[in-house]
Amino acid sequence: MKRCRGCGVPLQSDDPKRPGYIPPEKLDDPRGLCQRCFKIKYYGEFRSVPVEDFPFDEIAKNVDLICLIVDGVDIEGSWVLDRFREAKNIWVVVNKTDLLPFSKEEIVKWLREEKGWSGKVFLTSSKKGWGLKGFWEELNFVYRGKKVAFMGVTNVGKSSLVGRLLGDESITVSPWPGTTIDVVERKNEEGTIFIDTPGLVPSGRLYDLLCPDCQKKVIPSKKLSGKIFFLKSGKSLSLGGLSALTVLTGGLLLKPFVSYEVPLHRTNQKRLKEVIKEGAGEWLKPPCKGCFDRIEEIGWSEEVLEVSEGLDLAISGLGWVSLFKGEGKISLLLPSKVSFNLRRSIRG
Ligand SMILES: Nc1nc2c(ncn2[C@@H]2O[C@H](COP(=O)(O)OP(=O)(O)OP(=O)(O)O)[C@@H](O)[C@H]2O)c(=O)[nH]1
Ligand SMILES: [Mg+2]
Ligand SMILES: [Zn+2]
Ligand SMILES: [Zn+2]
Repeated sequence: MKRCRGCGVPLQSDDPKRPGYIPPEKLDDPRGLCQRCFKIKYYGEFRSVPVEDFPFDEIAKNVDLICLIVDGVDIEGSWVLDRFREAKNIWVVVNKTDLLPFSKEEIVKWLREEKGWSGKVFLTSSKKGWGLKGFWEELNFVYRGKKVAFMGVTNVGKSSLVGRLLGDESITVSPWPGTTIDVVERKNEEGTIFIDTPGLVPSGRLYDLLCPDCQKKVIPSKKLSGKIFFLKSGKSLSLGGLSALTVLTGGLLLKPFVSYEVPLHRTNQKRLKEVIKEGAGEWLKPPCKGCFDRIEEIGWSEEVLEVSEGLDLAISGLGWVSLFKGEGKISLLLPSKVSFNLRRSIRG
């Protein structure tokens, strides 16, 4: 069976509507890309394909090493170690470090102390090439000739990493979650087998509720640098029209770290719901109108939290808000089922 070199899907020339379609005259094209990958790669057009029944556990059991790729911007949301209890060996790779305002030491210390991870950690940016040399040398030394799988949730950069490490540009990468849909395997000169896999779909990640255009805006693509806000009680800050934080008691100096394409808007607690209702999808984007309607259908949740300085409020699939000074009670408005976490700040 021939597979697409980009996304792993078995190729077929029978039905253009089904995944893996390749026009018959292209079957022998050395690029070996399915039509979907071709469109992603050359036209930036994305089509989502559900990945069902992918044998994650079987692969996890059968490889010598799992590199669990974690998104530095959303560590909690992409921390799926539990999923791989039967793995022989796991290395944690925190990717997208180019987007983070933390040092390597701060991240490793935080993973040790807060996540209790005592195993190997690598910090990489497959975009900038940071941390790849050391990772590659150790991988190739310890696991030479063995099978290594790159696993994790969607959109963390698994395919980008494999492509960068092997200098292989045929593996499809895209800004949208759900690009790789089956096994993509490569063997290097030393006989080491690299297996890129589809991403697990995380639960509760905000950008998974959005359309491809909104996803492009919400998924950070530039280094996150927060702007400071002071909010006293009765004041709200909305993060686009996607989420908002209201100080109920006390006062807080805070710094939101979200994509630069998510506008931050201050308002009064009393006006907040009105602002979101009237603004979201109009002058307060993302979300677009369609995504806002979808969120309205799903519903919103409101959580009251006691917070204090030194904590980050991390919202999966959106970013985090660092609480710099002060303490108080806040209310957090989010689309229902989106996960959030109060964590000790990575900055320490
Ligand atoms: N800023 C930044 N972006 C990255 C980095 N690595 C990957 N990306 C971007 O993240 C997006 C997803 O990359 P992929 O390699 O397709 O991610 P994946 O984990 O294979 O995703 P799925 O196949 O959907 O599971 C693309 O837009 C990449 O350019 C990185 O180190 N830094
Ligand atoms: Mg991929
Ligand atoms: Zn493909
Ligand atoms: Zn949208």
